[in-house]
Amino acid sequence: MAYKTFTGESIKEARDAARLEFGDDFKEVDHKITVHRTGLFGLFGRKEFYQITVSYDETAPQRRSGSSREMAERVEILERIKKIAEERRREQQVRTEPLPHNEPATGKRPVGDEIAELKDMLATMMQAGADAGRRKTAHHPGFSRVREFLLSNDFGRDCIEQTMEHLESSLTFRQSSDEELVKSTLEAWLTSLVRTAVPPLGEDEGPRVLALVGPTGVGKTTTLAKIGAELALRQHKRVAFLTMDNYRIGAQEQLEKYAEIMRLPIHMVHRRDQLEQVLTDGSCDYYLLDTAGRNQKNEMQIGEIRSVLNGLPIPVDVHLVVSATTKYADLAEIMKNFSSLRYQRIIATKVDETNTFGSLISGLASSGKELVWLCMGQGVPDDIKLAEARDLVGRVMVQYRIEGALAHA
Ligand SMILES: Nc1nc2c(ncn2[C@@H]2O[C@H](COP(=O)(O)OP(=O)(O)OP(=O)(O)O)[C@@H](O)[C@H]2O)c(=O)[nH]1
Ligand SMILES: [Mg+2]
Repeated sequence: MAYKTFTGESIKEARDAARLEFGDDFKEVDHKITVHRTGLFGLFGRKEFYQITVSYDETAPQRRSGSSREMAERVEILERIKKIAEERRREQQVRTEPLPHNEPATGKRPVGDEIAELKDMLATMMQAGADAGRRKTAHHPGFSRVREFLLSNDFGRDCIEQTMEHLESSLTFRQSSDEELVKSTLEAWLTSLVRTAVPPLGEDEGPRVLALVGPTGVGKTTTLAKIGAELALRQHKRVAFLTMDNYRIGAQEQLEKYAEIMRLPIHMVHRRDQLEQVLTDGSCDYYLLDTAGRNQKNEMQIGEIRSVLNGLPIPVDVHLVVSATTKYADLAEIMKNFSSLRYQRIIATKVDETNTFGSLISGLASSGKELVWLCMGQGVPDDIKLAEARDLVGRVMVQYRIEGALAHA
């Protein structure tokens, strides 16, 4: 067994450096913070660095990352991907022409839509108020605050009712005034509603297709690039990008740019036979398939994707990509209408753009689907992480605490 130390400005950076060299074939045995002087002759003061020491088997026939030259290349590639993502972000900011598809989830909506939405919200609140009057929760002061909170955080009606029923059956009248107890019961319940799964990565079961489907502009292509970087550059898998998107101007170029920087093959597969031909060459572990954004109201558009994906010669993991900023009524419709594509899992993007997660949690609870990744920014490859129920519900509970503090102020 031999030892080696890695240093970075964060513990993550130090670990990434170790992973770049050893893949997963190392064990972290120690970590500490070291302080260095920065700037010429240390004139700019002192800075903290994180240092980890790892053990590895120096007798292993071949280290996964290959030579130090390859390692340096990978680091450089990661840096270049980040730059491309930066450029795309800037392009998006200055782009003024309307998109040919439906409005993106973050776009400005017509006033009429907003009024309709307000009406819906008002109707839901009035109905919920009437329900509350009929139910014994009206006598539980602690619970009425929970109901208001769930309503204002865009939880679905069914999810709210189930949550209130759970609180009523779990806590006595006296306990319902204990704010901390109500909070922890609520947190545990919401956590139980969110099912998560590890992605089908890192298994050596032969090649598979990982297809991302979903509405327009939710971040499918960006997320695919993030997953590609994780698989190819960090896990050293053989990866190819495939794109079926010949609808949006510039869609192919967007993925091509990422593929070029990561030095990964990319194939345009506009027809079913083209896709089958690529898959039968069997040269990759993962085929990452990008699809064109689809309007959930348009069954024909969704059907086009279905006809390509059904009955492929290798396993296909279909992931539905949704934006965390989508309101519950729309999310429920998206989840329902895309279900004909038999997606198994959900990826939630734009988690960084909202503090309201009732819609996502309710959607997961009612569909029973598993959440795999959370994307929290435009940065490729870093702004993605494996979903954890506690993390998602933790964000909701932060809001609960803030709203509680404001109510008491
Ligand atoms: N804030 C934020 N922006 C994101 C995230 N993921 C993607 N984006 C941005 O969302 C915009 C659309 O991303 P794309 O990856 O092109 O979305 P798409 O779903 O492939 O779009 P279509 O192919 O047109 O349907 C880009 O500006 C991305 O940078 C995220 O997690 N957070
Ligand atoms: Mg796209």
